[in-house]
Amino acid sequence: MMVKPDGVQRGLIGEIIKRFEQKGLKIAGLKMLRITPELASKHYGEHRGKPFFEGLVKYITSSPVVAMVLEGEDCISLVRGMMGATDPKKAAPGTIRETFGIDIGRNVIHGSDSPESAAREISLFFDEEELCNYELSLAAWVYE
Ligand code: IDP
Ligand code: MG
Repeated sequence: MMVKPDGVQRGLIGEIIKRFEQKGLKIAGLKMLRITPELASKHYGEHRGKPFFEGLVKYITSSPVVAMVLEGEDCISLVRGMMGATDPKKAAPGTIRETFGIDIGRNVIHGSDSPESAAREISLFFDEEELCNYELSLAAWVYE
């Protein structure tokens, strides 16, 4: 998951992290960084050639982001659900993008969409030793 430049600039880092923490997900990695054009075109490689690609790279490199590795049961679909649809105008009520976004090109948050993309994106953003392996004591109060 990543708080995009607009989320950072708008003071939404804490609000967004809070939602995932309070859901009961485990934070296994967390960092702030400025995405380089090289990293942006690797991260968004699947969108190369699309009309919005250039603007997307400009947007994602425009200011720092906060990248996180989250763990939990069905974490990817859970997080994607909490984020809401790509276009904030079409996102379900109460989701992050619906609550905080207006424009599809400023949709506040990124989340991996499959185990394969999560693995790829985690390795793009984090070194192995930057990830924390620990027991989350609240797990027994989140999962039956
Ligand atoms: P996702 O972020 O919900 O997975 P993708 O289709 O993978 O959505 O698109 C990646 C990102 O590209 C979006 O989050 C958004 O920032 C940007 N994007 C997608 N479609 C458009 C568009 O039509 N105009 C401008 N930006 C777009
Ligand atoms: Mg995507």
